[in-house]
Amino acid sequence: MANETFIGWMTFIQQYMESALERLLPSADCAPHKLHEAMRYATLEGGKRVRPLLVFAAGELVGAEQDNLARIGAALEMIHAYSLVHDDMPCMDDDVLRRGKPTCHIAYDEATALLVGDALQTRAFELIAQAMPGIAPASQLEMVRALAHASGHAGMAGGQAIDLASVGQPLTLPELEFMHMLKTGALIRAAVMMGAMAGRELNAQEKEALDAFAKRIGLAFQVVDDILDCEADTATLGKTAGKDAAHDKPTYVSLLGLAEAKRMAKDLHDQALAALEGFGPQADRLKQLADYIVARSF
Ligand code: GRG
Repeated sequence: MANETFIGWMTFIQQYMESALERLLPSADCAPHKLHEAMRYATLEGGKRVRPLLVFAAGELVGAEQDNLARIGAALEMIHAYSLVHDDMPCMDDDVLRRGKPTCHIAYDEATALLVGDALQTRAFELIAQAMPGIAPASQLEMVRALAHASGHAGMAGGQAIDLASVGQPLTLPELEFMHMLKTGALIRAAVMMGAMAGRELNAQEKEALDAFAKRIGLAFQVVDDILDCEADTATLGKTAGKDAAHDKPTYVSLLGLAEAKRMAKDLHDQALAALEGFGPQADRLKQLADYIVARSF
């Protein structure tokens, strides 16, 4: 895949992931039909598949097998899809649209949406725990640990709890950073590290460098998301820059201003690329992906 253009590679992985998810999600023809159909509704045909792309790019660094990377990518995407389903529910953000279609609890019902999240989460762990050719059980165990850590109280769920508690009690910049490091950063970081666990073993210095890359890029992803939200709001609604209309939540743009938020995204991008300096051309996909994630805002 080394000579393909980045966009060609990205499209290939997105399609490869779509068929992997089709295969690894339960069939809607099997009972319980409604739950299985809703799990597929929430996961298939949508999203940029950023986390699986990171898995594949990190996998390229260590010469990992594509089928194993697809399984790891599918597990991360199922955790991500579950988080979006629950995040959209009336008890959280109460959103009616996601990826241009009705949210899961609107298309089905709240109880189904709750179960969809539960079932996607457990299916993700089942996928990682199943035998993966060429990967040592100890590495798989480490993947299970990394995914649990990134999804749970010290990761995504913890970040969501901080976010919910911040309504009406605006966060400072360090608090905002901590919240995002957990809420979105942890899973992005896990995607990079789990992709890297699927191939040749990295030494401690390489692991540290890759983790530094993953941490910066996870944060950059959120800063860029805030910039894009702010620009979309300003273009379509004329809202005050950077304020979440529903909850008046602080964002990088509301705390720093648009220009400074863009500078922060650029600095994080530079730091992420610098962390990969010790690797050879095998890190090119990760660098290109970092460019893509950050360039969305410029
Ligand atoms: C309910 C435990 C629990 C956690 C929810 C991730 C999350 C935590 C909530 C999502 C809320 C949100 C809109 C966060 C902003 C950044 C973000 C993660 C956006 C969605 O991720 P993308 O851009 O989405 O990767 P696609 O649709 O491309 O997959």
